[in-house]
Amino acid sequence: SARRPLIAGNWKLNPATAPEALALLKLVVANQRALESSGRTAELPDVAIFPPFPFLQLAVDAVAGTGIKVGAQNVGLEGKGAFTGEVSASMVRSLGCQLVLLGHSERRLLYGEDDEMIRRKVRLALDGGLDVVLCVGETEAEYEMGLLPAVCALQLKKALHGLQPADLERISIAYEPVWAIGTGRTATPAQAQDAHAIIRSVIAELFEHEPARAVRIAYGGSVTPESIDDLMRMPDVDGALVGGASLIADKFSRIVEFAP
Ligand code: G2H
Repeated sequence: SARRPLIAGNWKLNPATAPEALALLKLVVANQRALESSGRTAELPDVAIFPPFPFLQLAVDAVAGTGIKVGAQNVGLEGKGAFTGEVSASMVRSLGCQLVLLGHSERRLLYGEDDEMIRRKVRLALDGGLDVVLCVGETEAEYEMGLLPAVCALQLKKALHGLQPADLERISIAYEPVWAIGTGRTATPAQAQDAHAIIRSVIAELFEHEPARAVRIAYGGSVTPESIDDLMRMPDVDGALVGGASLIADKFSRIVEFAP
């Protein structure tokens, strides 16, 4: 397709310390430099990493001069003021970050984020200068009940409510079936394709045809160097959001270098 793929690493709550983060960053950056100097730059996907907040500045500094973009895994619900412990989109932007991950199922299920909170965060992120990777996906019980289309449609409709078609240029979607996250149970390429096609049709209903054709839909859930190539052969799979494998620089690099 004409969509440039996105391979993004979601580090979650890892690694444990700043020196370990710096060591991982150095390996990720060295691998990226090797890929970029291989003369195949035109074939490379967009690459992003989402380290924990305390490591964002380290990451922005480490990736300088490469094509890697850095994003935060979350932002708070306010722009500024008496909100102890919160982090704003504009703070993250001011460090040199370009992206934020929103709506991850771990935020929804473990920290009580609902669709309305995610909608507000999407708006704040865009206003604060960050592009958004918006995660959607059904739980195992919902999947077994055939509710994948309904659940994903509702999550998208609510999170994207009030946006204009032009805003979609700054949003990528990550489809992450909850039953595939961290379980080693990757969705099959056919399952991912079906879900991505549904998501694209929902976006077409919400925003018309052109934004739906252009929007990137990445797959997330136990992606590995072994599973990436077949996933990327699916017409509506435009990339991957990688958790566990993004903490091992050589695995992440092999995923970035997926065979088209
Ligand atoms: C899904 C994914 C990245 P993992 O959460 O967001 O993690 O690849 O470990 O399943």
